[in-house]
Amino acid sequence: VKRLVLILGDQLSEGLSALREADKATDLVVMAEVVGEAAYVRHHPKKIALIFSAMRHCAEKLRQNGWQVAYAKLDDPDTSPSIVGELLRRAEGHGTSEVIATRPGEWRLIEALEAAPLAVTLLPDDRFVASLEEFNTWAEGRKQLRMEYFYPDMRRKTGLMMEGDQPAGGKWNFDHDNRKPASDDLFRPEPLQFEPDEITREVLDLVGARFGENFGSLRPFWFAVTREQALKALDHFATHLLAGFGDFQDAMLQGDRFLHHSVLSPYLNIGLLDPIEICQRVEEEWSAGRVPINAAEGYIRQIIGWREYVRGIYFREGPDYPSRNALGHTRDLPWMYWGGETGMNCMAHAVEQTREEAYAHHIQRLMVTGNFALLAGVDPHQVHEWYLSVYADAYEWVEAPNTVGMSQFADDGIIASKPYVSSGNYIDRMSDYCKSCAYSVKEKTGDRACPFNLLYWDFLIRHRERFSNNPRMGQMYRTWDRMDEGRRGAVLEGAGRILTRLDGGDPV
Ligand code: FAD
Ligand code: DLZ
Ligand code: SF4
Repeated sequence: VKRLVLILGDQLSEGLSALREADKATDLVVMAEVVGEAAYVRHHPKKIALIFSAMRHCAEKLRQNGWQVAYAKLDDPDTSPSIVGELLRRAEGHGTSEVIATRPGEWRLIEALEAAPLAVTLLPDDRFVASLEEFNTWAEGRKQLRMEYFYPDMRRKTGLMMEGDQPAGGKWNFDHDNRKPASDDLFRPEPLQFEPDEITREVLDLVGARFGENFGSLRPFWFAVTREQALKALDHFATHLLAGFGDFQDAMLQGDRFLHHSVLSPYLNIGLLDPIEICQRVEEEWSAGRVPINAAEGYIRQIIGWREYVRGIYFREGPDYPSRNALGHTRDLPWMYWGGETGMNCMAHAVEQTREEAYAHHIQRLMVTGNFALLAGVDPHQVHEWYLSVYADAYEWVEAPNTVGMSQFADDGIIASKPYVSSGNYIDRMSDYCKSCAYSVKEKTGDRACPFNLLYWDFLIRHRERFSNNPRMGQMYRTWDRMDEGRRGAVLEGAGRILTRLDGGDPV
């Protein structure tokens, strides 16, 4: 063996840069289920099962295509506890110290590979529209980095939904049409589900035995675990659900966990799908007149806009990014995030579906669980670890900027120009949660007042010095100042009561 070719659990793409560089005749592919990766946070069992099953299927396919693969299963007695340990073991066994790898999506692993006593060549991960160099060039010298300014460059680069140099429909963004609440629709299709095959069943037994105590239901398990299945899931989404994606992108319903969302991120982030192929499929539906422009544009923007932008920020900002805490928040993550008792119906639903599906859609993550943690002043690092562990699509390069930056404002406004905070009104407008809640969204003070209503003001007042000069927030401070004093006192007192309950570990 001349060189080892490392393929990580989220690098399962046929066209991976490390594979392109390698030689089937002389190089050995190394893949490993290691406890270090499976346990650096307590991942949801469905996430671990997805990764292990997809890794095993990928290894099988590589062998069929003529690669030599050294695959270590978690329960093989010789498997090392870490990726680097596994590389060292294979290096020794095969008499080589040369390793080719595609750059991991996490600083932790990049640093471990760079420090390993092996000759490691890290190749760029080019499964993205923008290279990190391109992103840095775009970002250089700008006072503010905003996704809106980055996104048109990605449209031009890919040619997606372009008419010459101009965006199709004359605007880059059709979000104006995308803020509709949804109503129950018994005929709305669900994301495509897959029956576990023998490989997946073996993985499920392993994960159940080893990680069954982690937060989250392992079964039923229906994720796609091969590229072929992921392509079917994409086709199903594009054909049946995409048309409503724009209109109902921000909607939440207690009886419908997926609405018009694609649930493709778990597959995309491990490499079973390619971002451009997804967007081209979406564009095709729009070109054929089968889906409206706001659906196709809105969807494509999430992938070539937001996804690329947050990756650029993660790598530009460096390894300390997930530890930032610009607002100095220190409260422990409330127990309700792990399924503890709560009267808040929106939180209970978001957490319950997270437990069962390892999935919640964007607005649940941002405006329910994220919003609550931010208003309550929870330590952003604990919030970050929660999101990183409970979602099947969570890898630090994409999770940390969304959580630490977009949702918790802990990066001091690099990603978001103002904190994503709202009172219960927003949730009431976009969902049907409030009508079956122990709290009343209409009440602004008193024991039954929606906790979002109380904590919203408490947050703004706590951080008045920082935010009152923000042009997009001044109005809120003026509203507060116009409230009569008795009412202001009652709001802050109510918020204090809730925070005291959280600190005492009592249900809210
Ligand atoms: P859809 O609604 O169908 O969107 C389509 C695709 O667009 C997604 O599959 C995803 O690839 C991409 N996308 C949409 N929004 C974003 C975004 N903000 N950043 C990056 N890509 C985006 N996404 C992850 O992939 N991994 C994470 O760990 C993750 N953590 C998040 C944490 C918080 C606090 C928040 C607010 C958002 C997070 N997101 C994360 C972004 C977003 O919520 C998910 O990408 C989305 O919910 C995935 O479900 P879907 O495939 O059904 O998405
Ligand atoms: C998330 C994950 C898990 C749970 N297990 C493994 C594993 O056993 N082996 C592996 O190669 N990769 C795993 N991964 C994905 C890695 O953690 C991921 O490559 C890094 O977090 C970088 O994104
Ligand atoms: Fe959530 Fe408040 Fe509505 Fe209850 S009333 S569901 S806590 S927003």
